[in-house]
Formats: sequence, structure tokens, C-alpha cells
Amino acid sequence: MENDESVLRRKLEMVCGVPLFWSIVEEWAQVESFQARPDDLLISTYPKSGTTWMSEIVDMILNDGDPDKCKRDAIFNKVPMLEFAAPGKMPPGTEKLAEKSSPRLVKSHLPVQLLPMSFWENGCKMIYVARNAKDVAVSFYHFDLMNKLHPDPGTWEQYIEKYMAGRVAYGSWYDHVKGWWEKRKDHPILYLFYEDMKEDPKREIRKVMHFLGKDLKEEVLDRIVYHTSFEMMKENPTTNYKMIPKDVMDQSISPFMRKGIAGDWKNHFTVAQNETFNEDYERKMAGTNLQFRTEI
Ligand code: PPS
Repeated sequence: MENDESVLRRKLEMVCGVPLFWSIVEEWAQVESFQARPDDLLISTYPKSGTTWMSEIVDMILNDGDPDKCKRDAIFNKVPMLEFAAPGKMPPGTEKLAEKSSPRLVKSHLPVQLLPMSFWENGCKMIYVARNAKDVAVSFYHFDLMNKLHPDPGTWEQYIEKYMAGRVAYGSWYDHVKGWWEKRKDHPILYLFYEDMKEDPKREIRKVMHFLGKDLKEEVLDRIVYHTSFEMMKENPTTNYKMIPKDVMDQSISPFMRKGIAGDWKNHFTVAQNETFNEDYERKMAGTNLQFRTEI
């Protein structure tokens, strides 16, 4: 096992111009040549956009809303992250997925251009969840503070600069959400928004259910809404990431299930930061019809 010095808090490295964790770059050959299967379902997001929430919703839909079946294993084992790699700490995502029987659920944060070709060739179904840029920045900052596999985020002031410039893991939020938005025009991608899920979880869960070709009774949908609420998932040991060792994720610094709301950015952005961010946002998002809500 590598000692912690060599594994934790290392600098990001580049793959095709996108900054990624050094460990992912080391595993890149396995990620790029990953063999997707036609019945794989991909859950794709920019980090901190509601991946865990959507993963649990999908698992509950596929298990007809049975909470006990859904507690059979931790979320990161039920829905392995394709590109995940932490040498000496946990097995890589590609290995975990290779051992899984079909149909598999696959999590990934890769920008659209870096997704392994086999997903497109096999016509895999995909769900993309997008969350507004400001709340993602706040959530990602707190995650980087507590997740020692990530580089130290520095101060909030420093972090927001890096985030706007796309010098954070997985690169530019702007390019990520736009890239997947364009791709949905020629591939079966259900593109959903975190804010819509907060506003009316049942409505959005129903969209996922239809996309998966399932038909569940109202009472089952109500059960899924209940068990996938922030409050329930925060207390659920299979979804709150407390099974990850403390030397990797120190949840006493910031819990994985932190606030789970839309609009927390208002508690972090100064007036000046907000103005700078908005001006930059207008430039980067000009020419797309993709719209976000920063509060509901
Ligand atoms: S990761 O590490 O990128 O996979 O994180 P991800 O799961 O995408 O995002 C984590 C944020 O989602 C919030 N979350 C939820 N919000 C509402 N309802 C439910 N059920 C839920 N589950 C997770 C989580 O709290 C993180 O957001 P913040 O703003 O930090 O609280």
C-alpha cells in the first residue's frame, strides 16, 4: 500500500485538457477502454450536482420502492464510479464494474468528450443531473475541504477563482453542462435539474420511472420520495458515505450530506463575488438555451 503522503492531497493532472485526480490519470487506459454493456445505465453529473440522490432514486425504482432491498449495500458499491481510483485505499471503479452482473448502474463525472466510446457504441441509456453553478461551487468547496483524495481547495476566495477558470477536478462546469446538453440531441439522455428535483421530487422521479420503462403505483412513488429525501439519506448509512474511512473523508470537517438545498450560495458569495461571477457566467453561457435556477 502506498503511504498517505503519496496518495492524499496531490495536484490534479490533465487528460485531453481536462484536470482530473492524478489517480484517475494513472488508471486512464482502463477507463478509456472500458467495455460498456447495452443494458448499462449511466448516471452522469458534474461533481456535487445530485449524483448520490439520483443513484438512490434509480435503485429504488428498480427495486419497486423496497427500502430494505436498497440497504443491501453502500451506494458506492451499488453504483460504482467508473473512473474512480485510489491506489491502496479502495478498488478502482473499472474493476468493481467488471465484476458486476447486468444490468449495471454506472456513475461518472466525466465530461461528455471523455466518456469511453463503448457507451455510445452500445446506445446505453443515460441520466444527466445538472445543478446551478453557484451551489455546485459551494458544495464542491466543502467537499474538497473534507475529502483528502482531492487537492486542498485553499480559501473560498481562491477557490471561486479556480472554479470559474475550470481549474478544478473535471474542469469547467460551464463546458460540462453544455456538452451533455448538446449530446442529448442525438443520444438517449434524460437531462434533469437538481432544483426541479427539490421543487417537486415526485414529478422528477416519475420522469425517471418512465425513462426506465417502469410503471409504479402512486403509493410506491410516495415511498421513494420519502426514502430519498435529504433527511432520510443523511441518516442512512448506505447513502451518507460514513462507511468511507475517516482518513479519506473527514466528515467532522463537513458532512457529505451537508445541506441539500438550492440557494445556499447566498450564504457564501459576497456581493462583489456574485457580480463578478454573474458577468463571467453571462459570457460563458451565451449562445445556449440551457437555463438554470439559482433558487426555487
Ligand atoms: S458527488 O461526490 O459528486 O457524487 O456528490 P453528489 O452526490 O453529486 O452531490 C452531493 C450534494 O447533493 C446533496 N444531496 C441531496 N440533496 C437533496 N436531497 C437528497 N436526497 C440529497 N442527497 C445528496 C448533498 O447534500 C450535496 O450537496 P450540498 O449542497 O453540499 O449539501
